[in-house]
Amino acid sequence: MRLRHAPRRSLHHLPHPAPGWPLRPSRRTALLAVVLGALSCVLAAAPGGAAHAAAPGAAASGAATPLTVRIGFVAPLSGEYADYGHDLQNGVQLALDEANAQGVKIGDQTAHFELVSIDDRADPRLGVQAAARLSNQDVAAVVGHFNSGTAIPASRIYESAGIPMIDPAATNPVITSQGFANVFTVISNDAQNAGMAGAWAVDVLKARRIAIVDDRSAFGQGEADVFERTVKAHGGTVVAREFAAGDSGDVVDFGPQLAHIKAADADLLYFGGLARQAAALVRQLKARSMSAQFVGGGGVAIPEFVRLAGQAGEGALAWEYGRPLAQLPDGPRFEQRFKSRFGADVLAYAPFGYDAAWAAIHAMAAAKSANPDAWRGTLRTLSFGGVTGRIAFDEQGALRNGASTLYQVKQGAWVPVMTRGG
Ligand code: ABU
Repeated sequence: MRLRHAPRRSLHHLPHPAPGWPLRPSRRTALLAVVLGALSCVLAAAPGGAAHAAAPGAAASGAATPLTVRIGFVAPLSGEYADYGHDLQNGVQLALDEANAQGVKIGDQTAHFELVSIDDRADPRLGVQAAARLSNQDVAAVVGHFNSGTAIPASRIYESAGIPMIDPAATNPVITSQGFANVFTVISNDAQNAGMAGAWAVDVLKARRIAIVDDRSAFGQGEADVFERTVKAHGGTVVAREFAAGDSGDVVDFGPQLAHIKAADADLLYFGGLARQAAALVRQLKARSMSAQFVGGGGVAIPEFVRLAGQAGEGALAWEYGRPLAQLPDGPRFEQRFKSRFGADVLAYAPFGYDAAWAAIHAMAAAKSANPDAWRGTLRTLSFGGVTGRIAFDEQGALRNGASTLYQVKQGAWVPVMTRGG
């Protein structure tokens, strides 16, 4: 499925110089004085370093000066995982649009929220660079990153910069187990999601000979490790543990791994990785006439899996984070608003992006400040009804009471089978 995307601001796109630029020294001095004067007004008006005043003339009329609050966002917006990134970005943008339309107050000022997006292409080095850039761009909060492999190293940078990072998609439990004061997740993690998958495979599906393949990413390997530990803890048998990583965008050849799994006579195959490689694996599984039940982890139950897997995907299972949108009180309305704003259906984690952005907005409004030093602590005690369910954090910053849902491909579409937790 291809998504249509809203136009994005480029951080590299700067306004053209005004006529007469560069200025002569005398005009430069005059302009500098104006800028410094304006800056002193801005600094006097802004309650914290993460926001600035806007709307000239408001002070003269006696109204409180509106406050521009910049929210950083980082995800892959190009490359293999770009669809997940655009979906998330749209969820965040919808939250900011709605908060702006509602006239959310921070103290006595009406806030105007602006999105500052950076594409990290799912590359940990670019993720770290993005975090460093945002740390120097007076953002009040960051929603991101999508990949656990970028989120983990980036979280260290936000922590030292004192900028709250609220992650809507990356699910390796390390993200919130590092003891950081600034790091939060609004999505259940893989200790839960892959743990439920492992327990269910042994206790409910009664799989006897379990094989595991992962993509060697921080996410895929992490969920496969949890799955394996849980299977063993529940008395199950792992007959093969394999991995295969490809260059970004390539379809991986799982031939050698599937040969081992076939020889081991596995009756269930769990995959740690995202939808494209999951679809390639299931096609190659069926092409070898293997009957092992395919079970994916998070990020697999999206339409692209069905499109790429074709008939081989029929009957595939996958554990996803949260509850089906259709079963949530505001889920169907969220889907309508999203489609009307962006002309696209929700792909995967947009509702979590929306809730992550609202977590920051609610916390700033409650603290009456956009200064992270003032509002960070408010996140710890925050509790509100999000689109995805109740948003509240445990002492490590992880979502409390997250849910997981098992989906199955039936007649070419993912349908929910059951939900656990939450
Ligand atoms: N949790 C699915 C998104 C990918 C990741 O965590 O890396």
